[in-house]
This record gives sequence, C-alpha cells and structure tokens, in this order.
Amino acid sequence: MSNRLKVTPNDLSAFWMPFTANRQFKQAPRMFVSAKDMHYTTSDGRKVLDGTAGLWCVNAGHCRPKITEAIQHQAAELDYAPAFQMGHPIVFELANRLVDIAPKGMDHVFFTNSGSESVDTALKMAIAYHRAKGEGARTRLIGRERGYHGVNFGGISVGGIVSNRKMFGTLLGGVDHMPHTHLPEKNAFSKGVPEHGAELANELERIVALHDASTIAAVIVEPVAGSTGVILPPKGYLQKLREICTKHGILLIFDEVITGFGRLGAPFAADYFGVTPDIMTTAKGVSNGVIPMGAVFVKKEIHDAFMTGPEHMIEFFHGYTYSGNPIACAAALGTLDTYKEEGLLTRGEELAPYWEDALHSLKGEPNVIDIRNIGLIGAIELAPIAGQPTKRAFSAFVKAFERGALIRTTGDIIALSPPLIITKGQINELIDHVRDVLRSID
Ligand code: PXG
Ligand code: PLP
Repeated sequence: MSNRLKVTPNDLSAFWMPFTANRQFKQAPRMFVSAKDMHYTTSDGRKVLDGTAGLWCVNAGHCRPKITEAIQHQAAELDYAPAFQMGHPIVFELANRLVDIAPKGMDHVFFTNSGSESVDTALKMAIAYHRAKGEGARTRLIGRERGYHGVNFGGISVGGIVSNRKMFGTLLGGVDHMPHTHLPEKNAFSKGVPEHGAELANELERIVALHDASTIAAVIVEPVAGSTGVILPPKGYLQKLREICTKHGILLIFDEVITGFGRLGAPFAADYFGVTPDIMTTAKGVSNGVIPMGAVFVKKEIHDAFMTGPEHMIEFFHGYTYSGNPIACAAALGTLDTYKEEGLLTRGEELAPYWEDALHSLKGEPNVIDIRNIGLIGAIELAPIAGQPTKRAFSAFVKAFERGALIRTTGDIIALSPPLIITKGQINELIDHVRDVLRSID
C-alpha cells in the first residue's frame, strides 16, 4: 500500500484548514475515509449519516455510479482543453442541458469553479452590462446584512457576515446593504416561509433614493440565506425586490449556490418562489460537489448586450483557466443524469412536509429557541451559553459526529440539508440523533 492510502497521517501541521479551528481539530481530528449514498465512513470505521450533503453540495448522495463513471471516462479521453479561444464538445452539451432545466429566459451559462467565483463573475457581468448599454455610472452593488456570497473580495464586499469581512480591510467601494429578514420576535417557529417582514424589501427604495438608481448596477441576495444560519424570505419579499429592481433598471442577482439543484424541492429557488432574477449564480449541486464547478446563468438580453463590437474581439474580459474543465463537465453531466433518472430536482417537494414535521418535533427540547424549514433545509436555533456564543452548537456538532450524524453549525444554529435521496426512515434517524444530542449537552 502506498503512503497515499494510509488513513492516519502522522503530521497534520502542513495543511492550513479552511474555516476550521485548526488547533482544536488537530488535537482531535475528525476524518472521513470513504462515502456511499447517505453515509460517510470515518477513519475508525464508523458510519456517519450525512445530514448536510457534505457542505450543501452532494445533492445526489455520495459516490453515485453515473458520476464516477463519467469522470473516469473523461479523464482517460480528454483531460484538459484550454478554456480560452478553444472548446470541447461536452462543455457546450452541458450548457444546453443546464439551460433546459433553468428558469425560463435564463438562456446562457458562464462556467466557473466555485460559488465564490460565480459571485464575482456575476458582479462583474452586471457592471460591465450597464457600461455596454451606455450606463457606465451604474457601478454600485447592493447586498444584504448576514448574506453569504463566498469569500472572494467581491463576495465579501456584498456579503454581510461580519466575521468574514472585518479582517480584510476596506473591501470594494460603492457597496451598500439592505437589512436581513430575520425577525425571531415575530416569526419564531414558522413552518416554511414566515408571514412577517415583506416590507423590509422597501428598504431597497430607501437605498435607491439615497444613491439614485442611475448609480446602482445590481442587487444580490440569496433567495434563502443558508450559511448565516438559514434565514427565509418573508412571504412576498422576493416579489417586492423584483418589482423594485425592475422599476429602477437594477439587475437582480439570485445567489443560488445552495438553493440551486433541488434543495427547495424545485430545480431552483427562482422556480420555487416564481420570481426570475436577471442573473443566477450556482455551484455545489451542479456537479454534486464531486469536482469543483460553478455556473452563472444569465438572461439573453444581458448576454446579447456584450455581443457587439468587432467579431474578432473578446467580448467579456473574464474567465478562469478551469472554466468548463472537461472532467468537471463530465461530472456535471453525470450529476444531471442522476438527478433526472431519480427525479431528485423535485423530490424535496414530496419530502418537505415530512421533513417539516420531523424538524418541528424538536420544539420544546432543551435550549431550542427557533426552528426554521423550507424544502429540504432545516435550522434549529439554540440559546447561546451566556458569555460563550457558538459553544453550545459546536458541542452539539461534535456530539452528533460521535453518535453517527453529520450536522453543520454556524453561530448557535444547527443547519441541516441532507442529500435529496434521504428516506423518511433516515429523516427520523437524523432528527433522533439531534434530539438525543440536545438532551445530552449543557
Ligand atoms: N454563495 C452562497 C449563497 C453560498 O452558500 C458561496 C456563494 C460560495 O461558494 P464556494 O463554492 O466558493 O464555497 C456559498 C457557499 C455552510 C457553508 O456551512 C456554506 C457555503 C460553503 C461552505 C459552508 O453554511 N456556501
Ligand atoms: N496567477 C497567475 C500567475 C496566473 O498565471 C493565473 C492564470 O493564468 C492566475 C493567477 C489565475 O488562475 P485561474 O485562471 O486558475 O483562476
């Protein structure tokens, strides 16, 4: 056996882990060595039920044969082709397949390698689009408090998670933020989208009045905010944002990195809410998380605004070495085949009521102060330990892992987002793990 197959590395220091308490992790590492369908296997041979689809990305479950085979075949046939000024057939096939399942009117796709890159791509497209149309003063970008749009400079500038921003200087200029829509005093324990708060969309009118519409390029929001701890849009809120953007000629960007590809029980949140953005950023579920990939969907009108000028000229000075990488495309095609064969992009719709009931059965368990759900997303908010925020939820995470369930925590919120192949029995199992954990921690 080569060294690469050893399951226990004897020195953990070289790898600086992302978004991790490195020193703590390295004292008591949690390692996965294999995975299949709904389960991971740990380095000590235990099975762990995946309650989070990896990091919200493994929507079809783990090590699915269609995806594995597609990658293997592609790696042996065409490993890489230059992304600029050259093409290869399956990137075009994939773009067509994606347009076929996208909300009506989202006719063109730009490939990236992650959600963060999709976001920065979308922001650049929005500014360049207005300039191409002769409105070069439209450069401002409007995000939202508590929003997560990845970790690149554009994304953290429009994002609203303080810890992701405060260490990194002045960020992009010309950015403003709408208020978040978390209103626990009015909406706690809502099932599905909450009743109260649609009027918060009117804050966009205030921002427009302050800066003038002629200076604003785009508004970017997550239709359902995930990373911050699952915040749902109040009933009617997204429709209002759409109306205000349309009225003022501002592009609306939906960041569907988490909500895309079936998470809500519809292919995209745009379908679920019946609100179509101008640009839609995706990643994660596009390739089942297996090979890094992101895709930015745009309306024809936006794409076509770039297609002017001499034909030998590059129209959009943007792209990544790995945009539309052949192996990532193969993984994505295998993923779309799996979604289609198993009806996974809409499976969440059937399971959502069961999921909702199971989650809300945790009301009344120790320290539970709110439960939120939509599609196959759930959040259980815990009261923080006085003076030690995040500690209670983190203990729950570690305890759940030891018991055999992978959950995710952010602040004192437990977030759940299982693969879309989960069974009702496995939903019960996951929720029972959470219940037992809540009863066993301080
Ligand atoms: N936009 C949104 C809405 C996201 O949720 C990104 C952009 C960035 O994607 P990349 O591929 O660059 O990570 C995300 C990613 C969590 C968690 O636990 C959420 C994300 C990533 C990792 C963990 O909430 N969201
Ligand atoms: N840095 C250097 C020195 C490069 O040459 C390149 C790409 O050619 C990049 C960064 C960007 O890399 P990527 O296209 O993978 O985002």
